[in-house]
Amino acid sequence: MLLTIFISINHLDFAQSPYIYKVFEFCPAPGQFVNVYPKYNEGDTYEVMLGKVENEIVGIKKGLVSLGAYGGYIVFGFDHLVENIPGKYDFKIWGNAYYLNSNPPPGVLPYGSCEPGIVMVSYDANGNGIPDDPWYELAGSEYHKPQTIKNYEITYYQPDSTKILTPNPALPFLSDTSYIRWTDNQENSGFLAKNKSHNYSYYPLWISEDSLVYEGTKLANNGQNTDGIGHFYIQYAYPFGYADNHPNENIRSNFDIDRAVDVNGNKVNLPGIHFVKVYTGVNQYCGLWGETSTEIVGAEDFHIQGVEIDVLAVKTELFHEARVYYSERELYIENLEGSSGKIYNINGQVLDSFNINSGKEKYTINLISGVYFLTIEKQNNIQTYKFNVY
Ligand SMILES: [Ca+2]
Ligand SMILES: [Ca+2]
Ligand SMILES: [Ca+2]
Ligand SMILES: [Ca+2]
Repeated sequence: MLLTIFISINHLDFAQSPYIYKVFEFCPAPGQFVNVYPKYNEGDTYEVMLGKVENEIVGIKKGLVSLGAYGGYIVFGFDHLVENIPGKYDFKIWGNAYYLNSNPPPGVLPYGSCEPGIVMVSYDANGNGIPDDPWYELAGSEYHKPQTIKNYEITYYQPDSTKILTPNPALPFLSDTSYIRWTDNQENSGFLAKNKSHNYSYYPLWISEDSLVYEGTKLANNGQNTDGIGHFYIQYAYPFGYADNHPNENIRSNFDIDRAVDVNGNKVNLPGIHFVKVYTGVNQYCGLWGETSTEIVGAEDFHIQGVEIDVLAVKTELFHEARVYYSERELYIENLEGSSGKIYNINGQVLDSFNINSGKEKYTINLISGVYFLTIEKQNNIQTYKFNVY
């Protein structure tokens, strides 16, 4: 009997998820997207907001949370050890960065919306499933630069409701240039300005404290005002090692646990990690774009075997027992003995073809980043899968 079943995405239940399993902390600094991503409703407690964050980024939901200005952070975890494989990237953090110059000439960095977040990792040393163990920064490309400030600390002050607005005719896109005052431990102070197009509270509304303190490593500003009046900024992507700094499909949004360092900058050898902390790494204002804030969309462990790839159409019961996974250059094909496979690129060119002889096959494939299709033919029936290579 022939069956016709259409399944757009079919992810199997694994004992271990390659994606974020749990969010432990969400402490954004003030910012124009705070109280929006995720949405705050009156009366929401911290626990309610944490639940909303989990709804956005746990698993493969690919929602969006914003960490606000410098220092705002999130702590999330996996349900297993993300292994540190020598010489390989170990996980990816998805953000919403994009380029405006996708193919820059040699020597020119890509730029666009690049809002670098510092990434820290932790191994569950006491095995209690809670991130109460030592944290290590993953040293990104700027870690050893003299412009990078270690042990930076900033305090933001909640504006009171009677605050008088201070617009500036030279900056017509702002409703208040002195909206949220900040001071830091480098003898600087300033304000988060309020943008006319984001006319709601930038201060996390579930917080009762009058001030918020954040600390960490601070990167030099990466923004450049291109029109002199602040209408249009570009942000140069740092070479590697930061979240929300390169587009998700780019290899430079991948992370290698081998980059972990202790507070003195010494390399730490970790077998793997369970927890990740990300915080906004620049204290930067970009005119009409507002303050720079790191966004998080999700995260993925590269080494867990078996993310079932998208089944575009299952046409017959011949394929009901089939399981096809993709995991970092390896294609796992189960219960399809006696069939043949072909891999196509997005232009329909056949890149590889092979026979599937046993019920459990593994093929190593070497593909550049992109979207690919796999077709499997069995007894003149074809099943098509789609997968992404990062
Ligand atoms: Ca590694
Ligand atoms: Ca622990
Ligand atoms: Ca942002
Ligand atoms: Ca962003």
